[in-house]
Amino acid sequence: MTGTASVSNRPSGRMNGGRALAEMLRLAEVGPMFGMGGFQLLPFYDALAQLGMRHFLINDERCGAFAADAYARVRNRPGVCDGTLGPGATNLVTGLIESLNAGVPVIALAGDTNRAHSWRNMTQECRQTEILRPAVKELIRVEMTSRVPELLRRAFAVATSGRPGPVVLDVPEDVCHGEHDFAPEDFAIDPSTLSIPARRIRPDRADVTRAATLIARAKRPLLLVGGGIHLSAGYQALLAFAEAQSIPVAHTMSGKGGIACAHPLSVGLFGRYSRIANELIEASDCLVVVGCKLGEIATKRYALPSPTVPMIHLDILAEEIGRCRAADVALWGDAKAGLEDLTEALADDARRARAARGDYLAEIPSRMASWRAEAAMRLDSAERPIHMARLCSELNKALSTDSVLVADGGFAGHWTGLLYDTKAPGRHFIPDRGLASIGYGLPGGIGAALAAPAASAVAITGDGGFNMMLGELETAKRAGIGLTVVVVNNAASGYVKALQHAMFRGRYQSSDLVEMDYAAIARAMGCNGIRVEDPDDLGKALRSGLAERTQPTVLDVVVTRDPARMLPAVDNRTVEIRQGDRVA
Ligand SMILES: Cc1ncc(C[n+]2csc(CCOP(=O)(O)OP(=O)(O)O)c2C)c(N)n1
Ligand SMILES: [Mg+2]
Repeated sequence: MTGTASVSNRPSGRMNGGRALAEMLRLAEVGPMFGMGGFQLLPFYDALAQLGMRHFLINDERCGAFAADAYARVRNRPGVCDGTLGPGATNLVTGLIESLNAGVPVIALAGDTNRAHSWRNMTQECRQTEILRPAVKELIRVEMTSRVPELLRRAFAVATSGRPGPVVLDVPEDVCHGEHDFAPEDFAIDPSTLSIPARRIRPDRADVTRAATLIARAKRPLLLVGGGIHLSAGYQALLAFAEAQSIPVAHTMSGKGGIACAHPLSVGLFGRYSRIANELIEASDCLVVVGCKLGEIATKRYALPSPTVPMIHLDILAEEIGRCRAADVALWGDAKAGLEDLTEALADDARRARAARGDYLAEIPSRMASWRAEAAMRLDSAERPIHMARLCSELNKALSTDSVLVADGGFAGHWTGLLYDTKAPGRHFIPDRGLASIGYGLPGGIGAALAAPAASAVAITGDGGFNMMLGELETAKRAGIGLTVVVVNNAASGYVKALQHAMFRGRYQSSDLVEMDYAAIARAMGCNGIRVEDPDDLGKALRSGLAERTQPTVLDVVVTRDPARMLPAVDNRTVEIRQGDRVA
């Protein structure tokens, strides 16, 4: 093992399993952890206190998993969360699946029953390992106190290798409370497993050559970039390839920030919602898909791209290639490494390719300008209640290059996915598209704010998603986090209501929320609260939230209540729906 901490730095002697867990996490230099205690893991909590490690009590374990997930995305290092036996463990499930589907490295500790009494109806006992196993990349059950360091090492290796993912360490009470005489050598960790990507693998050379041939021939190639570009930190490689070959870049919601949205080669979001990217996909003669699963939203329910367009698919997970749409060339490997290889393979042809694609590239600004002109009424709308597009425009103005915007699963994510513009490459836009649960916004914002304390963190969430998570405002207040939470207040489970409007002729069922003043609620919880009803007040309110560094600010933004005007892409008064259609 290279570069491990020197033996003199390592603990040794008799200690309990909880202390061994904490000592290993200290060696791994993990960031703030999130969890809620219970008897089983208390030795671990005690060790954290003694070692002076940062751990935040959250009010729902799901939020701890969400916060750890967002922390991991910003830092590219595993986030850490924990839950106690039974309900604590089962509450982790939704958050862990988000990380699993999005490829985010997380280490989750779950307390479990004392094995001397398991299966005797112990309080809170349930078949938690069976419940958690499909929610994670690997579930590791720790059966001996002496094996805590080894198995935590394994957890880091699994979480950060290949496509990263969450790992559960299931720790029985007696293993956590039990003691063992540890030697200093027991406490070692491979530093290369502490961040992602732990190791890079290059695509097969022959496949790179075939891909290069396809790209060289193409008149209208287009890059379709997903969240894998972040997991690989392939920003420079992507930009270098796109610029060298004059290839525009479209992105999924997760792939936003592969290159800066403000870059002239960026053509924005593709899939369910799009500015100009979908039309460019339709007109393309060669698609280069990078770190993208081509799932339902990216493909508009598998309507895009046309099966006849040649497609190159680069992904770290071999079995994702060709899963939803056959690939003409499969490039199995790391996104950054694969893009570098393509750039190199095409280097001699780059000058010719750029010259040949001059007209193609010139189309991009004019198409974008027409889109902007067409969208201007919405982007600059002065209407009250506030138009979502105007809210996105104000976010574009108020947030800076290093800001991080965390977007919740409802409309908040879709509207900002379409209209929010990152100003630099990197993780400046974090939507929870792994599982698209509502409720990620606030806890994700907490994780992102702690991960990037010098940057401004903003979370945008629906009122439904915020209702789910209100308790975490107490966490943010207690932690002294200067997070700005934008609540999209439409007094509805809006996405559901909009679909009921479009598809069930306005027969609404269980999609209305009561009118709430979230700013007043925030103030009652000791936070800042600003209610915004006039769009001209948005800029000032956002700036005041961004300026507050020591406590959360809730902006309660009153947006349209008209279900015909809620969807980002379609005005559903004009949508014609056939049986079985999914319009949005
Ligand atoms: C946990 C969970 N339950 C249900 C859904 C389905 N869903 C998608 S959007 C949405 C509406 C959420 O309401 P709100 O958070 O207020 O956002 P809005 O659409 O009104 O902006 C729902 C229920 C979901 N994504 N996640
Ligand atoms: Mg709502």
